[in-house]
Parts: sequence; structure tokens; C-alpha cells
Amino acid sequence: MGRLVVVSNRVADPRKPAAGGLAVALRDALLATGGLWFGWSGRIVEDGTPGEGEVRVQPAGSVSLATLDLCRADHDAHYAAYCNEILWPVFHYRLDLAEFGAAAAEGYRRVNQLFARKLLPLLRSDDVIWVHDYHLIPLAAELRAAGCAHRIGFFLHIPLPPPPLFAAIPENAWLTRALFAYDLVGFQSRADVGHFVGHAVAEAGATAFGECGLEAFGRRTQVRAFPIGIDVDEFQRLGKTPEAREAYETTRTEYARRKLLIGVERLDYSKGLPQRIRAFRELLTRYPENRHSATLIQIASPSRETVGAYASIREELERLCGSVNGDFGELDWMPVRYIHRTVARRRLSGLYRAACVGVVTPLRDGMNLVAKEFVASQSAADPGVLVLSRFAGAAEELVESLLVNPYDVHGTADTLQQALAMPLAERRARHEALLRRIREHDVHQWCTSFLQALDASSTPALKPRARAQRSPRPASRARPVRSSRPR
Ligand code: GDG
Repeated sequence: MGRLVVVSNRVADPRKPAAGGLAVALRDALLATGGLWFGWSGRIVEDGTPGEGEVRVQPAGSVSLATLDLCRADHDAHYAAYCNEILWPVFHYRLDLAEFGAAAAEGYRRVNQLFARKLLPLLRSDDVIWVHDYHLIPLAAELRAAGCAHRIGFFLHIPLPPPPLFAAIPENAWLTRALFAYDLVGFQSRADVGHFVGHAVAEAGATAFGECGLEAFGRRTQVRAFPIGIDVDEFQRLGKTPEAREAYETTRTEYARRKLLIGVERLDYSKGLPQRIRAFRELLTRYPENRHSATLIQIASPSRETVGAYASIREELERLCGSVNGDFGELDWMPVRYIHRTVARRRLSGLYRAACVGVVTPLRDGMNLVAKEFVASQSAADPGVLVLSRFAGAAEELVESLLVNPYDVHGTADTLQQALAMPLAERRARHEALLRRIREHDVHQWCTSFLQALDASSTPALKPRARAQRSPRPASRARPVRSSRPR
């Protein structure tokens, strides 16, 4: 394989362990090929010109980091509006929260064009390009329109909704066509692949070829599921650090007479936090033996706080936690410990280990790495139980967890009770099977299998060069989509 070029909204120095999941995942491939990582710098130029931005390239060992500043108008239309107020809610099945608007769509396209224009001069002929996530769906189309013939893959970290929901996005035809500019499109789950294929066939008249090929708009692309994993060894090493041990010991000592349940996520409406607190209340109501004992530690790290929907979910969550504590708490027992802060990664692994139950109940999630981190952190001799939403991508793989419907508050409460009461032998058997699976499908296997599939995706354009992409609006002008309405 040639040099790996990664493009994502944000970049990180892959040598730094704190850089986070994606950086850890891509580190080996980037280092091995002397790769380039391209993305937004995180800087906003208040009075900059829309569609313009300065690129800085800096070395990070053998890897180059290229970052681009965005002006205020581009940032607000692309990231704040189209990404966070349209694609994120609709892709998480929340049409009710979407704030559709032509200006946002234009900004989204403008930033993707800017990314393409600034990336092109940095490319070498043997580069393989891997584009990440919903911020950059049209990037390959913009690159192709400028003559780029490189192999380009795309991975969507969040879910792809069923066809009728996707079709509600006014620019759905343009987005669908844009995905066909990639040689390989990867999703988190088989369900997501099914949704994309269903949409492309129904709306764009796509036809299947080979095992995972789809043909439309004069192009062929491979469409497959690549469930993302974690770095199990790295996470287990974190668990042995002094900070993790200290977090484990302190928590165990403080809650020696209690049974701990833990939830960890960004405070996002997709994560099902209010439903979880209601289920926990129901657990205390229906199974009174848990009073004075079961304690839910809920870490909800701040996220996208300027978006209205995030402020409301925070208020709702705080009200629900307050009412459970008010109604059930005792002088020496607080049922819910709600923490609206980011906890250091090393401490997290100690907290996971100290808990009897990991409560991972999103209403919708691409994969959910917390579920895998919880499993990796458990002691094999006395492991905790994972209670997992059937609507997380991880549910396709982690079938030995206790799967719940997070909308069913009573059912979730019953399952929490089952988890708290599970005999040791069953806990061990389930944990062993889960750990084996997350080891087999860890983040390195995810990265390697995607890049191998991209390398093997001999799916050249059916025509010598793909046609330039049309404007995102109006969707009805984009041919050859048969209809932009859901069927
Ligand atoms: C997107 C998709 C997909 C959380 N709170 C703290 C903290 N975290 C860390 C967790 C975990 C990560 O953030 C969250 O990952 P998830 O996968 O659970 O969810 P998203 O952030 O929504 O990620 C998701 C993922 O991309 C990867 O493709 O699985 O479906 O939505 O690693 O540990 N980390 C620290 N303190 C916190 O308070 N240090």
C-alpha cells in the first residue's frame, strides 16, 4: 500500500496516548507509511472569507499533520449547523430535532470543497485516502471533480438511518451520489449497510454486483460493515496505572457496602440518559432490596453545549437525577452520583472495574466503545455484567451481554435486577465470551481490514471520470435519482 492519507474533521498527534481512539487506531498505519493526517485545526477566524482557509503542515515523527483554519461563517454553517443540527440528529433517527436549511447545506458543501482544494496539492500519486465520518461525506466527490483518481475509502462512525429517514434530508440525493465517489464505503454494522443498500436501490436505482458491490451514477463502490473496536491491550495497561488503581481502590472502599452501576458518555441525546435514570428509579421501586445499596455513577461529559437540544437534555437529566435522590436518598446513601465533567481516561478504567454493572443504553449508537471498554476493564475472576442497548451497533457483536430496549423502562429495570443478581459462574462465562470477541475484533483488526479491503477494491469508475457533483440543492435536479421521496 502507498502512503496513507487520513482526512477527518479533527486531527491528533498519533504518538500521544491521550490523542484518543481514532488516533490509536490509525497510528500504526500512519507511522508505517509515513502518512499524512488532514483536518480542521480547531481554530476559527472570526472575520475570514467563506471558502478560504490557511493550511499548516507540521511533522509528528514520521507522520505529517496538516490542519486548516475555518472562518466563522464556514464553521457555523458546516460544523455547527449541517453536521450537528442536521446529519447528527437524522442519522440518530431524530428527525424531530433536525433544523434543515439551505444555508447550512451550502456551507457544508463549501467546506468540503475547501478541504478538497487544500488537500489536492499535498497528495502524491501512490496515496491511499481514508475519509472519516459525516462531516466529510462529499469530499471524494469534490476531489474527483477536480480530477483526483486516487483510491478513496470512507468510514461512517455513526449509524445510517433506514431509507425513509435518510430520504427526509432535503439533500439526500446529493449525499447518496457523493458516497458513490468512494471506492469503499464502510459502516459500523450490518444494519447500517442494509439501510444504505436499501436507500441506494430504491432512490438511485443502484444495482448489486459481486459480494458487496453497488453500481450507480456510472460508478462502482464496495459497501461493507467494519465494526470498530478498542485497543484491548492498551486499555488493560491503563487499568494497571497508579491512577486507575487509585480510582478502583477509592471507589471500592467508599462503596464497600453498595453495588455499583456505571454509565459513561458524552452528554448527548442519542445516549438515552433520561430513560436510563427512569429505569434506575423503576429498579428501586420494583426491587426495594436495592434501596440503600444500588448506586448509579453517571459520568456525562460536556458536549456541544451551544446546541439547544444539548442544553435541554442536560436540564432534563439533572431534574431526573435530583428527583431520584430526593425520593429515595438517605443521609448515608445517594442513589445517583451524577458527574457533568470529563474524567481522566486512566481513572475511567478503574471506575469501570469497580462496578458490578455497566449500563450502556443508547437510543441509537453507531458502535459504542464504552461497552467494549467496560468489558476490557473487568477482572476475569469476578467480572461485572454489561447491560447493553439493542440499538447500539455493538449489540450485533456483544450478544453475551444482557440486551435491552432502552425505551422500555420496566424491561430495562428487570434486566438491571437480573444483572445485579447474576451468579458468578454465569458472569464469568459471559465475560470470557465477550472479551474473546472484543480481542478478535479490536481496533487494529478494524483498521487493517478496512485498508486491505480498500486496497483490494478494484472498482474503477465505469466511465473514465466521474461527473462533477451538482449543487446540494435542489435535490430534485440531481440525476439519475428516480425519486427523492420515501417509499
Ligand atoms: C462516535 C459514535 C462510535 C466518554 N466520557 C469520557 C470519556 N469518554 C470516552 C469513552 C469512549 C469515547 O469517549 C466515547 O465513544 P463512544 O463510542 O461510546 O461514543 P461517541 O463519542 O458518540 O463516538 C460511536 C465511535 O464514534 C467510534 O467510531 O462507537 O457510536 O457515536 O472512548 O471512554 N473519556 C474520558 N473522560 C470522560 O469523561 N477520558
